[in-house]
Amino acid sequence: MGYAMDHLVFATHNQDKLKEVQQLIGNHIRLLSLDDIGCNEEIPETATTIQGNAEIKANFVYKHYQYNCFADDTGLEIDALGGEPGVYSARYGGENCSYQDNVNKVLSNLLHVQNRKASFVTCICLIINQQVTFFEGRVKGTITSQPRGEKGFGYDPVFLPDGYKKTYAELTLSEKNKISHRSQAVQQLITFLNHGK
Ligand code: ITT
Repeated sequence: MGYAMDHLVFATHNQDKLKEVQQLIGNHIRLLSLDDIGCNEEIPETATTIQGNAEIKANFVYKHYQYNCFADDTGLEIDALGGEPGVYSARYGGENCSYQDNVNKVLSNLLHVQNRKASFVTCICLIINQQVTFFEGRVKGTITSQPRGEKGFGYDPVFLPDGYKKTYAELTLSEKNKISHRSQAVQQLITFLNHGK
């Protein structure tokens, strides 16, 4: 049995993620962001794993706002940097840094580095009626030497998915959504919502 609902809370402040996931989920379920439910605070992401931070965000909303909800935590894992920025992807360039600061730090840390292999990982934590379920998506690729493309967000301009000639930022949103780390995790979430376990 699936779960019938016409809205669901997505525990994020990131409008770029919200847009991607809403497009994947379709119009029959309206996603409400943290701002939409009046949660203006930053949820402290203190876990040392991507899965742990996804759970912290979903739990926070479930406990404090009593909504069924899901959260996404995403990281870019770069082989030559020992998996960095990984769980620290959001603040890699420092507190309150911009997407550009993060990209610049990655490129400067990889200057003259030959091995440019990396993976994007998304973990989604869903909490419905106290039941906690995780979904994961992963895409392998390489880091380009220069940013390319104006679309997408975050590290998209420097991530070239394996088998593609375009970076994520050169793909349209629907092209990115066909292959991305986040879309893989969201597809599993959709299947779960439709059919249950
Ligand atoms: P939340 O409110 O959902 O926590 P956030 O932006 O802080 O939003 P994360 O903690 O998951 O999100 O941080 C991951 C960072 O990695 C994020 O700031 C982006 O810069 C980047 N990122 C996440 N998804 C991405 C994607 O699909 N493409 C490129 N960069 C992405």
